[in-house]
Amino acid sequence: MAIKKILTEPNKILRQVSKSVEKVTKEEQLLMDDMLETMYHANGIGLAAIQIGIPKRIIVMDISKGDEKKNPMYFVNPIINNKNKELSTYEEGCLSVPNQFAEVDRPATCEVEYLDYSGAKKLLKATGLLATCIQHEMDHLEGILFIDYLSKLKKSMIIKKLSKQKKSSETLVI
Ligand code: GNR
Ligand code: NI
Repeated sequence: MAIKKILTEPNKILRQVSKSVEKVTKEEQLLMDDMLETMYHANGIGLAAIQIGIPKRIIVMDISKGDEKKNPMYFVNPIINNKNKELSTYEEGCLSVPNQFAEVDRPATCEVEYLDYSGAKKLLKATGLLATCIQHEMDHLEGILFIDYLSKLKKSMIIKKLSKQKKSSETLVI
């Protein structure tokens, strides 16, 4: 297993639409192992493959609390059905938009059809944080970030901050 570098906005790779996985093979399983380790290392609750630069429709998640038993979840080729008309608001963050948080409204519940770690077909009814997180991750597969739902002004302020942070971290003072 390995910890990979998480890409951060602004980065065009994050805007790519990820491709479906034909079959869950050892290669995909190794990728999921690396993604989970990378996500835990970064203290995230979800990670899409594109966040480490791999445009495959693969997501890992673990929304268990710190003192609970770990509960890794793996989603390959997920499809969302039956989105609730009612919305829930959560303060969202994203490992690809470091240190920025904002409230986003999303369908309160949804159903997800996907392949699991072993390639078996599964159906999950998601509510609460699980529903929010899976929709946030599904957005990554389409090249969408949570800041895309904010006002133009809020979004541009966040991108400006991130660009500055990137520039200063790239500047080497000798
Ligand atoms: O770690 C994460 N926390 C989070 C909080 C609220 C809504 C969504 C998320 S997902 C995020 C990790 C991440 O960036 N996944 O793509
Ligand atoms: Ni994210």
